[in-house]
Amino acid sequence: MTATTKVSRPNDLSAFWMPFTANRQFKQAPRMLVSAEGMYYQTDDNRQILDGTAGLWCCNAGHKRPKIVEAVKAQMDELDYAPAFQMGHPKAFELASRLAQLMPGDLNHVFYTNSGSESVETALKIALAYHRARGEGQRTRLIGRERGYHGVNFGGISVGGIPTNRKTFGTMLGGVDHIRHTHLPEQNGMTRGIPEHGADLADDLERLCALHDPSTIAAVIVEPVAGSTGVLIPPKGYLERLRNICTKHGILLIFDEVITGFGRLGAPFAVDYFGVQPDLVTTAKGLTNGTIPMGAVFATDTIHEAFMTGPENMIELFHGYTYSGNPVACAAGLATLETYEEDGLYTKGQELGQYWEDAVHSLADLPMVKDIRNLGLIGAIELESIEGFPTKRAFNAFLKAFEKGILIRTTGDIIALSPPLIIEKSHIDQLFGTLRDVLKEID
Ligand code: PXG
Repeated sequence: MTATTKVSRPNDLSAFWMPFTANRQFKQAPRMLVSAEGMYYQTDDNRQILDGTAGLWCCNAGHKRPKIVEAVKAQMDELDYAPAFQMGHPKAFELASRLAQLMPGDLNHVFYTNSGSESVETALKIALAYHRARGEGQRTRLIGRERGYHGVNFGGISVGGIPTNRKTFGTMLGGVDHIRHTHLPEQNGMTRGIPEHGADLADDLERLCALHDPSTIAAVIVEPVAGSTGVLIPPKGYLERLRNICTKHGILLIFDEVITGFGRLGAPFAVDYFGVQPDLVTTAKGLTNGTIPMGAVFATDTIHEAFMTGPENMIELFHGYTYSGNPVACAAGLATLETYEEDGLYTKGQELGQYWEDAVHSLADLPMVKDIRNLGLIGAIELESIEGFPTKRAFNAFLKAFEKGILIRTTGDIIALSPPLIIEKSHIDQLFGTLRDVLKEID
């Protein structure tokens, strides 16, 4: 077999230990994607699958975008790799400048990683080192939120609040605590957009400040909109309140924008959308439209300046990855930003928001639908669980949907939708028309 042979039906599936997958179940009936373009994947049995999830919340401009494809090819020809430490290449600087321009406020400094998980570890480490650099090294506690998802590395699962992602992995980081999640189904059930009730849940941070003393707390990390847990939209005024409490106590606020970044809400970032300014922002996924692994952490001028002291020959932050600012990833990132701008994708969530919201909530009449949530181009349909078999109903919906030509994501018994931002009304009709049929047909 030559390197370019297209493998569409491998004979042996045993060697690849698949991530976040029921391996044995999958390998009995594999679901193989072999190509993609625009809004559609193609399967190995030549079926077109409408992408309702932008891959895994990452292909915001859809698939096989010519500009990105060309940029990656050209970069491979020009400069494949450059050492990330003590050496530079032009595109890493160019991309960082463009990202800093895109991000509002004084979040003007960009640290490159290769994934959302690494962005989270990086932001947590910067927060700790920042306080130490300013002579507040006693601020070592990190606060997350119940039901939060911050990737799968040790810092991320420690501040994260997804029980299954934590329970088999030991004691994790010490000195971590969690504020309450924001899900209030009784008060906010079936809300369209931002829920009315629950801003006071931010005050739970005051409880932890009283318990630990705020002078021991380095940072609070939250997803502005919680994604992986099944889409929880922040209650009206909640993020502002969290910001105020952090400011009051000198605690850094980190927004994990791995899924909300790059247009998902109808603005470039959740920072724009909510008008709340954090101290650090983590991103990945949409940064390169999912094509080449890359993440970026944004830090404010104040944080960056705190490190730029001492002798100039000293490394200011002992942190980084072999592939931080990889040239091919940077080329993909630059072409991605251009594609988003050219296609007007940062505001697509506003333009289509109402149509999308109406479509998501059109499923409310189906008997097994328990709750529906939406914001920007995100939708979630929470199903009643089959008694004794949690997750089974949503997973059955996922399988049936794939059979009928749409790709959806499920977590627990929640269906999460996050299509490429190039989606059109006809695709929305197809997505929800098919999903309605699916939900009528499954048990
Ligand atoms: N933070 C947040 C908020 C995320 O959503 C990560 C960090 C980790 O990113 P990496 O690149 O290390 O996977 C994520 C990832 C889903 C789903 O369907 C969500 C993610 C990944 C895969 C699936 O909800 N989020």
